[in-house]
Amino acid sequence: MEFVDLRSDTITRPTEEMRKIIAGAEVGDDVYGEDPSINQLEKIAAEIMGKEAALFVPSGTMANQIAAMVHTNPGDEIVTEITSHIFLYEAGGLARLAGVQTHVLKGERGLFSPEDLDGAIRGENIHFPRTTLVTFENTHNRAGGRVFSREELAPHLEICKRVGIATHLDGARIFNAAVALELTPDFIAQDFDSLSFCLSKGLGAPVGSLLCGTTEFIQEGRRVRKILGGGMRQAGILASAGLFALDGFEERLARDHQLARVLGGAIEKMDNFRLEFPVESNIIVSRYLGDKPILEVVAQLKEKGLLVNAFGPDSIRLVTHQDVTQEEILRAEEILETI
Ligand code: TLP
Repeated sequence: MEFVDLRSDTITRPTEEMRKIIAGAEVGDDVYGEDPSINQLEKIAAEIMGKEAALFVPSGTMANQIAAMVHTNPGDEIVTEITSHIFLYEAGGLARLAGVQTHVLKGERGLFSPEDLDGAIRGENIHFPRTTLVTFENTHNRAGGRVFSREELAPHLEICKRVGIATHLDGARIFNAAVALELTPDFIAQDFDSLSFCLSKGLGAPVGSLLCGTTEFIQEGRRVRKILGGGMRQAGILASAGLFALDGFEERLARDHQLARVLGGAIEKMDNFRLEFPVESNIIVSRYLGDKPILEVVAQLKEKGLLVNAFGPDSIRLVTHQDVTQEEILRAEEILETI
């Protein structure tokens, strides 16, 4: 059966054009710093994000974990939102790899209040762990692809600056945020000490993420990447796909957002589903209002040709991406209607 696959924007396959670029990529041993494609990608990534330097890593998870390991010391405390990817979906890496404890704050659609953040930061006291890092996510996956404007995050970042705590942005989908806000990514990135972004989501590359920050931070990040087993060799074949994926992202992501709005609009009119959040980018989180267990709903949708992910006890997530067509979105609507 031909499936309409809306499980994630990570499922896209390289286009024929991208495969040609990969086949012709110039490569070298990146552990010696000799892979021209990786060097170029890191240079361009840093430029796009308005940071001094960047590091190519295999995944968004590794980028976030390296950031945590560089910004903190074991025994420190990280503050993050309770539904953030770094807390929910990174297999406890913060505890296991960075050796930190996590102070999670409950947020309203993915963002805690500045007051709660202020209250969470530890003062100087022999009994307390040191708060050394606060992380944010834009767009916010679990909050239905929510887009945060620079103004919304400004009070939080101001507090961190005032007390001298590092800030990291999980910008796995920062390009979606940029397109939604009609801004360039560096505008969103500028207030953070570091950020990660993914090539393998809406941008459509097969593998890879970038960690960006100061030269010193990235130098240390390179060492930590080695510790984690992420020192890759002729990975320019991957970096070349990343460079290609960065080209002309605006139009492609705007189309993904448009498809998500169409599907979101249709879901809003259905009896059995309700949007959990307004659709702001390419992610739709929808509550199922019927009485079947959610995994049964997901299985039924699959039987009818629609792949989605369960997202909590009574919700599903649908994500638009470059491999889904307008016709497939209509088919997805029809299939959802039958549940
Ligand atoms: N998210 C995946 C799953 O892990 C949930 C997805 O399908 O959305 N930050 C954010 C905000 C993410 O959504 C993800 C991936 C990551 C980091 C991790 O990236 P990878 O998968 O490259 O390790």
